[in-house]
Amino acid sequence: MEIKTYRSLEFLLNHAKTGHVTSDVNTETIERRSFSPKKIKIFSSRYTNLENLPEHKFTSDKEAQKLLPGIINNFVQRLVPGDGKSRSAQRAFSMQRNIGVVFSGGPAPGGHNVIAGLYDELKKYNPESKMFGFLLGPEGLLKSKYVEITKSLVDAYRNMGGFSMIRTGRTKIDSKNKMELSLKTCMELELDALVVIGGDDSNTNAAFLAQHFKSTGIKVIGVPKTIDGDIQVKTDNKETLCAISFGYHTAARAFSQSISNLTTDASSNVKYWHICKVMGRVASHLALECAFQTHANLSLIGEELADYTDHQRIERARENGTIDYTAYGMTLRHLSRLICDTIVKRASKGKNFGVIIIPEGILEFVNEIQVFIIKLSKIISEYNHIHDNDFHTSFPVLNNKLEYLKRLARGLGDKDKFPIWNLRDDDLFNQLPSFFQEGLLLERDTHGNFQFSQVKTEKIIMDMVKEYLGILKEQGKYKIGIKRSDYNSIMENTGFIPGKLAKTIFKNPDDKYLIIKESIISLKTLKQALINSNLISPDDKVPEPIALIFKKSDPEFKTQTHFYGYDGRGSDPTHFDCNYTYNLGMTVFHLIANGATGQMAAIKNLEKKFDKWEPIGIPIAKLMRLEERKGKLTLVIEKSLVDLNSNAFRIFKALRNEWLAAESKKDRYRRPGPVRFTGNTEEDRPITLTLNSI
Ligand code: FBP
Repeated sequence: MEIKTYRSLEFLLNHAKTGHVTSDVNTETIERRSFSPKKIKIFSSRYTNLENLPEHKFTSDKEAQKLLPGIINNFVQRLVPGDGKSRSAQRAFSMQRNIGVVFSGGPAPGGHNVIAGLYDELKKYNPESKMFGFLLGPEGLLKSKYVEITKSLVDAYRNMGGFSMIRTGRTKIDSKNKMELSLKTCMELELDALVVIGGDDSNTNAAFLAQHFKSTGIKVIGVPKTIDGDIQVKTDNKETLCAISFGYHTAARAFSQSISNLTTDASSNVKYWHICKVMGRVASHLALECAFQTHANLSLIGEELADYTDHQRIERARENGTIDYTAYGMTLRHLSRLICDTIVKRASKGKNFGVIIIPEGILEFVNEIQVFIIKLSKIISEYNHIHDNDFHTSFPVLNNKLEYLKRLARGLGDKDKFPIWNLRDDDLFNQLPSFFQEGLLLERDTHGNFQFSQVKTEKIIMDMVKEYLGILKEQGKYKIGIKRSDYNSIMENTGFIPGKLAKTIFKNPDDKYLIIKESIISLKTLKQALINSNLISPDDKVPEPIALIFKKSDPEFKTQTHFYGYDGRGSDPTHFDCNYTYNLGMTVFHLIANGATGQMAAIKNLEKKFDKWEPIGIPIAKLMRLEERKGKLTLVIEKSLVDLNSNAFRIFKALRNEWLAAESKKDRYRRPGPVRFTGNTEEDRPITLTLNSI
């Protein structure tokens, strides 16, 4: 008998192989950390200058002119090679300086490379210069909590995802007191400049800080971060200065890899519809990119829904001599009908499976929900203001909140203050499932944004879809098409003449995919049809092969839901984002060294090949508009939504029917593959960017 001897645990734990494969740092991480992003040519110049570009015009907002007088007249600026021998340039670039950096808002892949690019450039000109990272976002700035950023810290995070080096937070610097606290911290650290790496709201903060710090000489520079891709800057004459914020490409690629795996699962297992909600608080840029990356069967784009017009309703109203205003814009019910339509169409071609992409912020574009969001935001913020007490503390559970709203609708309680909530609102609101009511009543984030990521959008929509599919099934309209060859092989050796039987049970007996007649919705109705056509007598049972065909045609709608968001935010950056962010970091240094403040660092021509990339500064104040936040008009950077006239959207519209594949042809799924940072990936950039640059 063979006697098995076991190695001692001590031996195993001390073995080199064990150490290698269980180490926290694997080969991929080592390779990532040592990868050197490419540098834009201008950065090989000894010094740079800033050239104003007055030809790039923006219509600035009156309120921005009033509140940001010190930075509103900034120009778009481009980095140009400076005089390598200039004494003043040497002084400006090589002076010892302290720079503070803060991440703000949700993480986005590439943030660490912004720090790395800035750090390398800062130290290149003066190794005595210092960089500080504020901890946990703007909170660290307010509370003076920071770390000195050292080479070993930077090296540990080069080309790595997330914001874990110094972490992030959503604190808003929105009061005089917070401005003063921020200034105090910067003064104590003797900062020459503060760099705010954040989204639209955080760059808004950066502009106000730049204004507040102006007289002290401390510069403030913003960096366009957000996976949502909604910081895009175009001039008045539509020239693109910043095609996309960093992190967008990586997040879209990370989501797309998972979604694409689901397309493979769906078409292998042929029994599920995979419902994929993808992040993007309001804009559907991520959903659009994922659609191009994966060719999922149905991708919804919120911005398109807002633009929806129901022409049938308009026509009907016109015939009656009226105008139907409800025909403009999308309702939840109508949206669920559109989704059902595609499911039914694919089923009729034998495909009772598929993949749907739903943007996280879709409800923002659905009429009745948008109205609720606006009205409830106003009620909650005004309540807090009037009662000097938090709405959610006063009404801790859903029932309390509903009771308060009911009283408002009936003209009781704070009714005079909130005439916006009427009986109709209350009725409609009470028809929503309670998990959704809770979602709509959720606390807004610090910037007053509705927190879509906390709402089970996909559940709301898919519950309605399931309900309506049930009705369509009862009406005999939701059926799986049977492939003619399958039908013929089942009918072989049964004694039935396939042609005659086909005419009895199918509504399209001559087509490639056969669909059972709408009147046949059960074995009972099937039997009746066979009796009526004298194919069987009342005493006979439905023959087994025919029952089998009926069963095959009877769909079960099974879904699996997925949410892609946080995973993509934490993904390690793509080659595109590694290069983009490292160069953004270097741009920040050159803006600071050239004395800029109130500018957002950006790279022009991102949509083109790397050698066309151009570092610039964009005046943040000129991008600001008044927007409703927490029930009040507030000056913020305008979010870019999906432009329905853009090349990318028009091409998507033209191709989506093929991707839906509601025909007998094969599905057109695309495999984007995993996120990579090396190899010949020069062409790997957002597809939407490439299309928009045509
Ligand atoms: P930023 O705008 O701060 O970049 O964050 C974007 C985002 O990832 C959205 O897509 C999402 O709705 C939200 O953050 C989620 O925020 P949280 O981390 O607070 O749940």
